[in-house]
Amino acid sequence: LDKIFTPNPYAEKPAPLRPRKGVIIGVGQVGMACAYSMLIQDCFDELILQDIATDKVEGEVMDLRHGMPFIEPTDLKMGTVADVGQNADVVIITAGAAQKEGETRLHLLERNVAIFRRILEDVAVYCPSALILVVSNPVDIMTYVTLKITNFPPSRVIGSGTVLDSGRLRSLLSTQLHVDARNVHAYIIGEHGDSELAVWSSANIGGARLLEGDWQDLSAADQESLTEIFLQVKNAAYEIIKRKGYTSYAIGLATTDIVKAILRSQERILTISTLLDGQYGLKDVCLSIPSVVNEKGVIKTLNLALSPREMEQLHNSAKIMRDLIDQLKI
Ligand code: 6V0
Repeated sequence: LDKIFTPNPYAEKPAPLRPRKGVIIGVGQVGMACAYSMLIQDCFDELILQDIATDKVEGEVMDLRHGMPFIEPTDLKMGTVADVGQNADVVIITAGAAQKEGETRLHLLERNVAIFRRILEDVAVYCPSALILVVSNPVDIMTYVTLKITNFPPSRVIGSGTVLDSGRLRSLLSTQLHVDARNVHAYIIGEHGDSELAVWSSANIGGARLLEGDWQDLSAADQESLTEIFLQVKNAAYEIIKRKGYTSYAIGLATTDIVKAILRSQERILTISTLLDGQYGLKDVCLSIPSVVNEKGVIKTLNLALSPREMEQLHNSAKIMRDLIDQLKI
């Protein structure tokens, strides 16, 4: 044993690893699902939780800290980007106002823009090189608002977009077709919401295209079943909210997946929401399209050969987003 453990006097000291620092702003249902998932998946060395509800955030930090002996250590704190959160690598925003009874979508949106303005002015000053990951809804609009307020390069402002929806689609197809979800390649693109679309034209199972009949069990992949699966994806949030009042775990896991792609520079292809600049003939709007994500943020976007119908649906999604942006004072 002595021989095995004799230290090598000539060994070079490893370079110190740079601590990975994150801030989650908004610790409601979604923020806490993100925090829990990021902690147990060892994403950050230092994680700060920020919320205007100070008692709530204090309670959450106390609760999570008691779990530290059971996971990889993370220095978990409550605070703000202006104090303990300075120079974070990733800032995740899940803060939002709850919809009041009878309130229009536009009015709620205006209140969220006001909340974002306050938050982002600090982020821009104290975390000038951070990647901002927007989760608050309507996520495509809030991602655009974030870009406008911070003036950050578009590669560093990412919306969680349809990462969750694409995950739901792959999981449902996996069950329907009896094949591991990791071998199901299918995307939901466009708005994270009612106008999103499934890109059936390029959907494939391990290379076998669904619509071309390459997949042997055609009866399982007929048009009716696919439409039913898409509707389940699109309406998933409504169905969950109807039963438990909010959605949290899956979006927490999806957001963690994006954070890991960033911190571990995985170059993953994810349907995040990003500023379009000519892709698919669209400009000056944030929407989800498959994009390569690494430590620098969004480094590439994919040009899928969409069918004419899919292209029309994507343009419709962009128009809906554009109309909403035009009504906002940003
Ligand atoms: P919630 O439980 O009401 O939490 C919102 C939190 O934001 C609360 O704790 C507030 O105190 C906090 N907050 C409000 N203003 C500020 C501020 N100025 N600074 C800091 N914190 C603030 O909502 P929930 O967690 O359920 O949802 C949060 C947001 O995520 C909403 O906009 C949802 O619509 C959105 N979601 C987005 C999803 C996606 O796929 N992108 C999925 C689910 C929910």
